[in-house]
Amino acid sequence: MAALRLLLGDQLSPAIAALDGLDRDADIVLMAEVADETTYVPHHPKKIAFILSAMRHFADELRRDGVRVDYVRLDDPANSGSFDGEVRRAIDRHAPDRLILCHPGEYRVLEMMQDWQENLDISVEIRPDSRFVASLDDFAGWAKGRRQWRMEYFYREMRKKTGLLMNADGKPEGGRWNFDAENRKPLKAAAEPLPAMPHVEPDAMTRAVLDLVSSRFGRHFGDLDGFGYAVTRDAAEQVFERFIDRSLAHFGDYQDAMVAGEAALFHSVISMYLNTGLLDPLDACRRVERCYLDGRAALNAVEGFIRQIIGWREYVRGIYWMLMPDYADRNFLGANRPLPAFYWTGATDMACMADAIAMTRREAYAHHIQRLMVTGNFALLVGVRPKEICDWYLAVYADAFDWVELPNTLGMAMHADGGVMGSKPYAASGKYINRMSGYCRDCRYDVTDVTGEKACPFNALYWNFLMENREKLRDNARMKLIYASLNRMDAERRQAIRARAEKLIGEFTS
Ligand code: FAD
Ligand code: DLZ
Ligand code: SF4
Repeated sequence: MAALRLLLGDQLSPAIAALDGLDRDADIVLMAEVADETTYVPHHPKKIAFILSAMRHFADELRRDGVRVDYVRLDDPANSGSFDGEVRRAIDRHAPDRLILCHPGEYRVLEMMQDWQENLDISVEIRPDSRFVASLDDFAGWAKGRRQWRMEYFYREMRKKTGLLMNADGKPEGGRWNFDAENRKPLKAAAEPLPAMPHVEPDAMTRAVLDLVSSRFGRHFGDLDGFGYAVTRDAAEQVFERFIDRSLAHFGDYQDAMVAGEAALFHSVISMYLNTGLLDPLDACRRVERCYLDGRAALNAVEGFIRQIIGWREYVRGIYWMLMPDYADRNFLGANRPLPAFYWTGATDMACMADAIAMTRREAYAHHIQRLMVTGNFALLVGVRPKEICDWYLAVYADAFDWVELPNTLGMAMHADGGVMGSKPYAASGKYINRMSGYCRDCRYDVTDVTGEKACPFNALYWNFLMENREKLRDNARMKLIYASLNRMDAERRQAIRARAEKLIGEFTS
């Protein structure tokens, strides 16, 4: 009874469900580097290098543990270029009597797996992905019968389920579930040097992958130089330990801050490791909770970190699998403009946008507020077609897989799901960016002006966004105040704003 067990590039955990019950003598683990996965969007070269090198290292780890791994390299002349082709070739090679899979991170791949269930001659088992606190059934059970889904209420259930930051009497530690209001300090001038992006020196195996990626994907958006991602669990653990030692204490206070030229600030930079299986999310939360219990970090920092993982991360996954495949086509605001070309070149005079795009190009990483309130906010205000901006995020970030990227971009940033991810659009003028960063000081544009030649583009675009989407948004209870101020604006001013916004949109999308 030999089983073929497929492991995908984001399933690199020894505890992955596809390996449960593995028979070391009989079973084969299949891992395949395939062209389709490297090009279905033009992934950042650092993302491709990270995934391929982490796959090769994991295959080695399994082999050292006595597992029979059939590993197909990208440059193998016989490589068919797709998961489908490689599974079929492996079945021919090994004649297994069953195929064992773990539920994937993308609907597209799930459809492929379901097709195997129907059309392959051997039995095909798709096992739930056990690396999450909430199973897909748990989430569906929570969502069923609720008029409105909100992350905050789901998060409380996850706190109760895990016991994280819960007192013996069933109450949340500190008497509150959420300390978000204490996590919004700007960081205009740093008193001490800020933490650099983590850097792990590439070993020989990674250097070989870097050569391969450079020769095949050198033309994709993104720098390969300076590659420093962890590609093993041990190295990812070290990155996480470094975050706990140096950054966690400030994580809460400065979670929403932005500083020009600084990619990491006090963020953990571990999303790519959590999403590929190199780090375990619940274990990370327990270690962070321990820092609070030992008095090494304040509650607002620790709660904030844990909320991102057992709250937001779990919530977006639940939303994705509840609402796919229709979710990907949603466009509540009817946005239909093209993505400005400078998302791919960084050639813009807007200091905040240029910095966020430059960081993304350099690191395949940008922290949450840059993604949401700079590049995401700008796409929202311009009215970019959701599919185009979603494909950009999916391509350029090392942590991007459809299950997590799509709800964050289409839902949270673009409000294209009509309010599933957020009760109102995260639309903001330049004032917000000025409050949370020092970008505006060094920008060619004037953040205090709305309609002049040098006025900050975010300002006119913001008011124009409200005007363009009035029918859809004015009844939203959380937008009433802002529509009241728009209504007080005289017609001449509104006209001037419209004219400025139209000119800007014309320039940005031509
Ligand atoms: P930290 O700030 O240190 O947070 C700790 C962890 O919390 C992260 O590693 C991540 O696993 C989790 N987390 C935080 N916020 C979210 C969130 N909103 N959704 C899911 N998990 C969260 N995250 C991805 O992992 N992949 C994506 O493709 C992705 N695309 C995004 C697109 C947009 C438009 C926006 C606004 C956010 C997106 N995020 C995505 C969420 C978030 O920006 C990243 O998880 C975070 O920036 C990763 O950096 P970090 O590890 O330093 O996070
Ligand atoms: C993102 C990615 C890339 C670039 N390359 C591969 C690959 O060659 N082989 C592989 O197994 N996985 C890769 N991945 C990750 C997959 O795209 C991911 O596993 C699926 O989209 C499901 O989430
Ligand atoms: Fe960005 Fe406007 Fe500030 Fe320039 S002035 S950095 S465009 S918010």
